[in-house]
Amino acid sequence: MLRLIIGNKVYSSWSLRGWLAAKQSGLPFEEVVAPLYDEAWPERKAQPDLAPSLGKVPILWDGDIPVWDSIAIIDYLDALSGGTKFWPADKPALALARSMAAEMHAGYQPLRQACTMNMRHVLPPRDLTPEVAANVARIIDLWGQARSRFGAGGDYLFGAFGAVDIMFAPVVTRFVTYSIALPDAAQAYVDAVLAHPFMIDWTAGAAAESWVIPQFEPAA
Ligand SMILES: N[C@@H](CCC(=O)N[C@@H](CS)C(=O)NCC(=O)O)C(=O)O
Repeated sequence: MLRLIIGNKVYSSWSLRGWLAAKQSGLPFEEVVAPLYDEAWPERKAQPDLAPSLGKVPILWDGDIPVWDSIAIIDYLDALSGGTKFWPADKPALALARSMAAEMHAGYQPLRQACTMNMRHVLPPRDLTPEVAANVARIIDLWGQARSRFGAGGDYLFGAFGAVDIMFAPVVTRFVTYSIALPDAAQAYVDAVLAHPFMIDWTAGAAAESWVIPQFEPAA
């Protein structure tokens, strides 16, 4: 049985990616939530369960085999589930999909820092720094490229829900939390992601949590 250790559903963007990947695989898995950044966190992150990732979530255990880092978890689960559920098969689509996922994994620091994930709030719109606005514009452009070139088969970036939607899901929730105005096509994509059954499930899980991490709250 697979076991996925994640952080708080309200706040943990990387956990959302790992968890969506586990759901997308269709494989049964046990979900363990390790609340982040409370008083016990330094001790908790030093436990053997989190040691391979140096105390970071998500981490997937396949028996005694650890896999950590969201992209690695996606690719491991892709292999485990037959190689058809995550990435588009068509070469040009695969090239864009891999590039977008890698760019998401490595980039957009200004957006990630200014707009930390927080599924508990929808905040009033505010001015974005030029760096954050540039991240938003780039994401809208890439979403548009994927949807217009490869999205005809469904509502997601490459038609069917897959790895790139998983990588961008926490951006979708940030756009909602920070009331970031979007062109119609990008807004339609946001709506489609939020309406996905896995996202509805995660959102309900987040709503049921009561942990508060002060540094990720709007007043901080
Ligand atoms: N590159 C990793 C990032 C994982 C990460 O930074 N996770 C955060 C939570 S969203 C974490 O575990 N932070 C706890 C800590 O650093 O103490 C991935 O893709 O999964």
